[in-house]
Amino acid sequence: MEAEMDNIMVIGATGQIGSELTPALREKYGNESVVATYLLTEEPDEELARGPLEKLNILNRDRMAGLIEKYDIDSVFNLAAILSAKGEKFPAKAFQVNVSGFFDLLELGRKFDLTRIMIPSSIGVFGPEVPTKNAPNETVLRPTSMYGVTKVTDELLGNYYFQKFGLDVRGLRLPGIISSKTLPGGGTTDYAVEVFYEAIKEGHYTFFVREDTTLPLMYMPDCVKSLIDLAEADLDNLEHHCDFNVSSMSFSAGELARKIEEFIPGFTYDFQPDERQEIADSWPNSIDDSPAREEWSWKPNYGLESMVKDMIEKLEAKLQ
Ligand code: AKB
Repeated sequence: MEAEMDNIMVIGATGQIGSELTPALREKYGNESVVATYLLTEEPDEELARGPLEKLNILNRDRMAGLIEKYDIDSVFNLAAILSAKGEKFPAKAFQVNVSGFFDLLELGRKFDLTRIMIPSSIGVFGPEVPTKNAPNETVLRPTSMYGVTKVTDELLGNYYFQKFGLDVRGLRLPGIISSKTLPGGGTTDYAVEVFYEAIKEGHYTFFVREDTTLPLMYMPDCVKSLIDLAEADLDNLEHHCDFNVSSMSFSAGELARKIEEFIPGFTYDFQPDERQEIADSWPNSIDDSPAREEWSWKPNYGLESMVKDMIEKLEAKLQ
């Protein structure tokens, strides 16, 4: 059974994922059907102003409820999150935004009978006990970062609200996301984006992880596709709800640097691991996403070569 998504609200529309997911949703569902919300401290660009645009801090439950009522919202994509590196510095904030904010949204989902809530989870749910190669969908989840703890909690909460109250909450464990429009902030996989900017602007980048650090990564067009594909999937086909592994590509920091060098001859790089290395080392190198492929036909389009080529073309046009 497919539920209608007539009036969608995106929480965190100016963030790395929100800034590209919102236009994609508007393209599909119409500008007026997608309400973009953003934090007071952020500056939305012209593209986001093409449809309804509202300020919203996910910690303001009354405001969130008011916007759901005002726009007769039936579906919410919640992209508000404190990522892994920032979560280690501000654990209380990570808990408030990632767990308390989401919990309020779940309660509002019940109150307003929402038909769909989408929330990204992350490879951050995994801890060191998990097999590093092809980490399975079903495995022990004992993350060693605060971010991971909050994301496991979100997965459990979402699954619980589905089982207990029939609230259709869905989520996927995103790898590190590489994108050209908006920089990520506060994540461990940020190096995989920063390197492109620095390679183009400075011709040099110092990675904050070791050369052999290998993680699952994904290009933004595939990330947007994964969120929309899962949101639109037929509920009857889903055995999982908030905890789908989604895989695209895995490579080491060194492999990424060498691939960029093929496109930008003369690019130089070195490696000076900082405290983020410990987080990276606690995550698997690659993940197995068979349930996503079986239950909603997940299939990524980009690999390392095509992603690097496209990133460089887009950033050269943007930064010139
Ligand atoms: C982070 O590095 O914290 C995020 C993630 C993998 O969820 N990009």
